[in-house]
Amino acid sequence: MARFTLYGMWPSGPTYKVGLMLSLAGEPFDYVHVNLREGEHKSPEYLEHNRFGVVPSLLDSRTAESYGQSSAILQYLAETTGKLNGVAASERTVAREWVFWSADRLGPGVYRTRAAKLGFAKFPDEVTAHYEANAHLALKELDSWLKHNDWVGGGANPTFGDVDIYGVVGYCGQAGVGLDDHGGVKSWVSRVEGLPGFSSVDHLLPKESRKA
Ligand SMILES: N[C@@H](CCC(=O)N[C@@H](CS)C(=O)NCC(=O)O)C(=O)O
Repeated sequence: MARFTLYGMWPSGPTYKVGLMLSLAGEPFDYVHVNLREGEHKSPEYLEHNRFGVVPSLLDSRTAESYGQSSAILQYLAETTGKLNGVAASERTVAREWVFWSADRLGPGVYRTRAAKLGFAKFPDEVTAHYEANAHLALKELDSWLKHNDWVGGGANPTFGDVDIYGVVGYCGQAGVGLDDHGGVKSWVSRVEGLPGFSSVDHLLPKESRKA
């Protein structure tokens, strides 16, 4: 039996982020598809796993505890498995800086542009243009860091911060947000995609529930 169960749905960026963390950490996981269209994420059973009524959630069978909020889950996994947790406290702190920054700046820009382009959400054109412009502004900021640092935490190895940020940048293609003006980000994307256990936004998450 796998230690971890991931609850989510395949088009969800935050769900992908957690799946990628598990995969890079070499942790096989059971997967439970949560049908948002049918409101399963608001059912009393699911709310036991996620107080916010959103996907993803992660159940750790060792403690029988479940957690929500993808960025918090990534950091829990880093701490509890010892993988992608950085070497120095400063690396973890810098990684967290970027994670919080992404929740404010990068994530909304890329995820909402993608949602509009794929028809998951309807915004007036000028609102979509605003999100897209914000995505590029955020990528420019990230680019200036990654031109001088191999990894998000600023150390010699990848951390949960790379997984978190890749869980957004990996959707730039679907969002129609090109990376050509952000060469540092492009090179970092290649480094992340070369990590053992990497699987892409199109392939990692199953469409239905499955055992590890
Ligand atoms: N900040 C949360 C975002 C989670 C989130 O918004 N998930 C979406 C799917 S991508 C969801 O469950 N939406 C359903 C709803 O808001 O009712 C995280 O990173 O886990």
